[in-house]
Formats: sequence, structure tokens, C-alpha cells
Amino acid sequence: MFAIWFGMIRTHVFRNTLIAVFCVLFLGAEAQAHSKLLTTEPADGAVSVASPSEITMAFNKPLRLVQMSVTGPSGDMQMLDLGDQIAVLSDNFSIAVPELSAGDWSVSWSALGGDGHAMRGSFTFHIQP
Ligand SMILES: [Cu+2]
Repeated sequence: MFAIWFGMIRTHVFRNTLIAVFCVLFLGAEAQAHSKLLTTEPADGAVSVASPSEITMAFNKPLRLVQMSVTGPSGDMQMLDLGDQIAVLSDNFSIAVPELSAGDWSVSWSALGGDGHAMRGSFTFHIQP
């Protein structure tokens, strides 16, 4: 009786351990499979003397950019027109931006990874008056 009961616990523990190990391996592989933002122009934290004419982003693996916006010193968010780069599988994007005023700007983007998972990120730069 005790042996059977103990056996059930062991089976459950064993099963849960297997599930845990599987999850760690799976999630680890997931994280590695995702695209990573390598460089941007303007670079994150850059101080510029002029408004950039475009913002570029380079990723280590192709993804589909679905949305990009800039938020300026006034706090107003402007959606950027992705044009023919929207949802195109690529590892490099150059998106035109309107004339930006002096101050702190943050860029937000969202994308679909090559595996279809949603991704997002942001970076900032500063334009000197
Ligand atoms: Cu994923």
C-alpha cells in the first residue's frame, strides 16, 4: 500500500521534473530563436545636433516590423509610416521620419518574430537645440 502510494508521488515528482526541464529547455530555445535588435541609427542614447531624416534598425534575425512610433518632448506620439517595409521579413529597416524638434525622443517598435511571436522594444535619442 505504502509502496504504491510512494510510487505515485515519485511518478508525479518525476513527471513534474520532466515538465520543468522541458520548459526550461524549450523556453531557452525560444529566447535564442528570437530576433535581437543589434544597432539603431540614431543609436540608443545618442545626442544629435539635427533631426534625423530616417531611423534605421538592424536585427540579428529577420522579423516583420508592424508598427513604429516616435514620442517627443511634448509627449505626443506620432506613428511612422512604414511604407513598403511594413510586415516584410527583413533584418534591416530604414523608416523616414518627419522633422523632429529639439529635445528627448523615444522610438517604439513592435514586430512579429520569424516564429510569429510578438516582439516590442524602444530606444531614445536626444536632439540638441
Ligand atoms: Cu517566439
